Amino acid sequence: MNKKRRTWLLNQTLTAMLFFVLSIYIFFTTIQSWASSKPTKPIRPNILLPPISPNASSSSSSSSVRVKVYLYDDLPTKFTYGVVEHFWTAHGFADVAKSTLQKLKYPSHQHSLEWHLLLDLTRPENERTGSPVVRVMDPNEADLFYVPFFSSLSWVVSRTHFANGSDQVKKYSDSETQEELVMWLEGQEYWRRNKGRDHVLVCQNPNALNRVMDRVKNAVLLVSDLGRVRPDHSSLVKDVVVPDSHRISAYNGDVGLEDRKTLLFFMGNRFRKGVGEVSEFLFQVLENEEDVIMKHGAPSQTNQSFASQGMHLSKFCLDPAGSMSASCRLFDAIVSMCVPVIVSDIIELPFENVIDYRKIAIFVDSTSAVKQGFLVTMLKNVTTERILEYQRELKLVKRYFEYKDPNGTVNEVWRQVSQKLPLIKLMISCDRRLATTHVSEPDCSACLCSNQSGIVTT
Ligand SMILES: *[C@@H]1O[C@H](CO)[C@@H](O)[C@H](O)[C@H]1NC(C)=O
Ligand SMILES: *[C@@H]1O[C@H](CO)[C@@H](O)[C@H](O)[C@H]1NC(C)=O
Ligand SMILES: *[C@@H]1O[C@H](CO)[C@@H](O)[C@H](O)[C@H]1NC(C)=O
Ligand SMILES: *[C@@H]1O[C@H](CO)[C@@H](O)[C@H](O)[C@H]1NC(C)=O
Ligand SMILES: *[C@@H]1O[C@H](CO)[C@@H](O)[C@H](O)[C@H]1NC(C)=O
Ligand SMILES: CC(=O)N[C@H]1CO[C@H](CO)[C@@H](O)[C@@H]1O
Repeated sequence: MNKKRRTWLLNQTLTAMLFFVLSIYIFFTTIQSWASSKPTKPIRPNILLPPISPNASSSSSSSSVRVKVYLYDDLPTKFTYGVVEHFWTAHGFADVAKSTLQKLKYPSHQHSLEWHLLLDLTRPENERTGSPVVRVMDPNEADLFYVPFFSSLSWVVSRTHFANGSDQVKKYSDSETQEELVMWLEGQEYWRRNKGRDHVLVCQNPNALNRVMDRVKNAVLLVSDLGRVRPDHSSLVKDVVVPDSHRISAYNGDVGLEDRKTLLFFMGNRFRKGVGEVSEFLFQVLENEEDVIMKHGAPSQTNQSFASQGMHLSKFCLDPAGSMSASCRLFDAIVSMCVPVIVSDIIELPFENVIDYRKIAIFVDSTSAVKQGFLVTMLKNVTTERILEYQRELKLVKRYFEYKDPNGTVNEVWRQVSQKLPLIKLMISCDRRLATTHVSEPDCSACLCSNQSGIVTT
């Protein structure tokens, strides 16, 4: 069989596989939510694949069993605290950088999930009750493997210019660090075992891991902007969309409109990269409207407190997302209980399987939004009762966007990752069968199909 044909077959196989995995995933989700509402007897779909091991399906359908995660605590520190050290050195705080590794302060920035997940897994287990995952010390017991590389910070550091403009400090290279990480991973028995499918990596910054994406794409990736990752590297089925950290202080008051006199608030870059046009047009149609505050500004300290105040005192907050992911502006609005007005045509949002965004936000397509008077007329027409409904819902879901809430973002990320486990097992099983089947035309779809009669096993 020539190479072209084999590639073609492989492509066909992969397409078929993806389709099947997707349908089985949807099927499972439906079955599971149905089964969970009838607690007496778990419903097992028996027309599907036989489980990979007799116990495989029980761990996923029983919610009391926590998914076991192994943390690579022997990952060399240059991939974790070493990156933090480089950050402080580059910013001219050499003495901070020299303090003991574990005391190094992780610099706060919007992509800090990598830090919070590591903190979470290294807490004593008795402080982790209520977490959907349990840390195991023996990799043989693990369902999933967490690789604690600070991939977003690594990218940030490589873009940092040295504070004193000196070339004497060895320049940090994110690409090299990524290459070294993958070399280290590929040396790990547990990574090779399932081609990394049961591994979890954070790449929250859209540029994180960009150099090695081809070699880590099998893993569960925690991303904030699916739209900027290549479709053959990342998908909603395999990966998890996670929120950025909000930058402004949360609003801790109750629902109500007494203090919210401003109709619509926006503060941010007038010319945001990638959505420049929408942003610019929105400024033009909105900046002279009554009851509307539009401010062009960089996210500096003073601007942050200005933004906090603005969001806490407004009914609606504008998020001109365009075709990009939600900006942290959306998460700022949510924790401010300021109803987000999302101007976007396509957008992937975090945790969409637990949050119904129509209940907390207003979506407007970009063509309508830039029509003179459209937004203001529409928003003025929203009744007080409706705004209060949005606020009540915002108050319920805002913990999902709080990294510091004990049952907040971190737990939800783990819960979402745990839900991928049945799918991961399915893919691993399929991989194994492909490797051992020597029929002339491997048809992976059969391995996922409900009709078992045509299957060749070796
Ligand atoms: C299934 O679970 C039981 C009890 O937890 C255990 O004794 C048994 O060894 C497990 N079997 C497999 C194949 O993992
Ligand atoms: C710049 O900072 C680095 C690291 O802190 C230091 O080693 C170097 O001497 C500094 N250079 C100058 C010119 O101050
Ligand atoms: C205002 O809202 C009402 C119903 O809530 C709707 O019928 C009407 O079309 C809206 N007007 C505008 C200008 O959006
Ligand atoms: C934590 O959140 C989950 C879902 O988001 C919920 O089911 C659970 O009851 C919460 N636990 C606590 C202790 O609030
Ligand atoms: C199952 O597959 C066999 C062989 O491929 C085929 O003959 C049979 O009709 C199929 N059964 C169903 C119910 O699709
Ligand atoms: C409203 C406000 O405070 N805007 C400020 C944002 O920050 C820039 C500089 O970073 C100032 O020039 C603006 O006045």
